[in-house]
Amino acid sequence: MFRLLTLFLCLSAAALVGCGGSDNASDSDGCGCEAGCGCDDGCGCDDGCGDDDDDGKRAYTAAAGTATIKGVVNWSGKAPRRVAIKMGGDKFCSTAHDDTILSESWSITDNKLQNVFVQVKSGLKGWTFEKPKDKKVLDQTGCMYDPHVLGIQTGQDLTIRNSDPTMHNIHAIVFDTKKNAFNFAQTKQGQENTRSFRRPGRYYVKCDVHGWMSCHIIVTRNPFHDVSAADGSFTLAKLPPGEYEISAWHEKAGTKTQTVKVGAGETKEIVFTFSR
Ligand SMILES: [Cu+2]
Repeated sequence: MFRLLTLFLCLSAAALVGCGGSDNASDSDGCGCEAGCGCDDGCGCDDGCGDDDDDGKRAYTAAAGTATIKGVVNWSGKAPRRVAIKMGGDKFCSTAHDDTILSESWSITDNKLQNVFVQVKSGLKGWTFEKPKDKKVLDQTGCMYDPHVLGIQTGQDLTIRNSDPTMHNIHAIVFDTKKNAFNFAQTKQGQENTRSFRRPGRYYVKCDVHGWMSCHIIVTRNPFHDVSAADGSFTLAKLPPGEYEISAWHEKAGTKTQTVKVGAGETKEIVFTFSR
């Protein structure tokens, strides 16, 4: 109990002085980030949201997006064993599931690989993209993150929710620099907080209360990204016609890329295959 109280006080203090102090990205967050900007790189928020020279670029509208790239992520060979998660040390978590919960780091069914982040990596230089109006949601439910891999656009609001009657903390770390993006606690069931990210990149998220809880957030400059489903499928819809480098990233299996040319009104199907 004392340990839990100490952790809570530490997290509260961190939230007050650190980058995670804001409950909403539209407020100042103590790091000099402008309204609507996320504090994604520690306290080094410095220059507002603008990061590109937009001169000569076209503003993307849905009318321009008539092309589709879709496909599937295959797994070749014997599937790595999924590890059972032991949710000990927390009264709620340890009784939250009737079934055994397996780690989501490897999720392979019938040689299809789930939780692969697929995105347009290059080929969109001529376009600018508005911040999407819809919000993304990262839930904590049954002492797991849902989803395990989440894609979001720069500036887009992320609602972080605690659906559990136990305390979680959301500790997001910039993968490349290992700096804290934000770190705050959610003590109550139903609590929601909003964050956004200013810079594209990969973020690792963990709960410091429950060591098994982790997920990945990938921030992109454009809306063309998807996470492979249980059947390995993904879709990048409403693309302008063009030639694109498409990347597929998996937390254990690594990254693969391929170049695809797609015309107006056309749908191209591609396949990524990972193995050990
Ligand atoms: Cu937790």
